[in-house]
Amino acid sequence: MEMPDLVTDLTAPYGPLAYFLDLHPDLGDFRADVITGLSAKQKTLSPKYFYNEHGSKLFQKITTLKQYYPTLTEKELFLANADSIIEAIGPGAAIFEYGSGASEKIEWLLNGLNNPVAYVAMDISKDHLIESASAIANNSTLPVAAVCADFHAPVTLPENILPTEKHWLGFFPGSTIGNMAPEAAATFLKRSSETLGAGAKFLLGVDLEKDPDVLNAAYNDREGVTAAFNLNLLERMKNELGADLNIDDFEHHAFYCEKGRRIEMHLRAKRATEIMVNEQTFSFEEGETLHTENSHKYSVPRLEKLFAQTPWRLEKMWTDPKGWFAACLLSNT
Ligand code: AVJ
Repeated sequence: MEMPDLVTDLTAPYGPLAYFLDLHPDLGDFRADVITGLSAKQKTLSPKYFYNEHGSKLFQKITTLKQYYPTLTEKELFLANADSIIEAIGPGAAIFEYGSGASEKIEWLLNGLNNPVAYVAMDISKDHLIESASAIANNSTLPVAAVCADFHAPVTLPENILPTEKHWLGFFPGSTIGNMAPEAAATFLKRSSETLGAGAKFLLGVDLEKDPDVLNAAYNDREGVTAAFNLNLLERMKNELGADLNIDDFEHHAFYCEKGRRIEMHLRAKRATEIMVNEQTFSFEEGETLHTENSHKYSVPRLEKLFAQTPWRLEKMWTDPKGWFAACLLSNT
């Protein structure tokens, strides 16, 4: 298939896609962020750096682990309530998926929705996005488009290329919203309402508060895949930045913080050690940590409080029998 290789902003059509919009997302500067993060009092690094090729494979493996309940629980929740969710969404929706990745979670919606008019996939990783969206376009009669963007930045969609929708449907599964602090989640939701316009709906997957033992087990799996996923950040520092460090001096440390209602992941120094990068030395005392991720868990009242800070209104919510995960349908009318 022929693809134009010089893309500036909007190209329509683009191979099998109705359009490709490149918003040139900030991919982050790993070196600069490592140095800034290691210079802070509580050493810290953004979870976006987990997802290089190896890290994405490890994450994929995490989602198949029995102890990591969110992926399967959400899938079962969507499928068990598909008829009722689809009816609540209504006909004529154009789907906009945030962080579409391999576009694996969209099939039941694409096939089940009543007269959908289009599917637009958004992701930060350009090549992967074009590949997955093109595969869907080639297997569907629906017009498909792709937007390369970061969901922390505002997105304005092009007009008059896709067939006119009755309303947009934002789709953000996987509880990825949990990586954001509640204030940032509210900002994200406000922005999504602006992107999708009046009359839009939004289907959001959110991980709920539950027995801390279940949460702790999900982020400390027996096979050590989550540990490898976390320690991969140190491999990346060695391989990509030429950092001088001893991986064996660090261990995976993940725990549920009751006060913050979140899982925190850290890399903890087993003994006093150092990371040398760019001729700068960053020392760790024994037990000191590099904070690598937060994964916020919500209760229904706290979700309602979150939505109340945004233009969205909670139209309907579905949970699994154990009450572990929620599918929220929001509406901005
Ligand atoms: C992709 C952000 C939803 O927070 O559960 C899985 C990432 N980290 N195991 C999550 C993750 C450790 C995941 N999210």
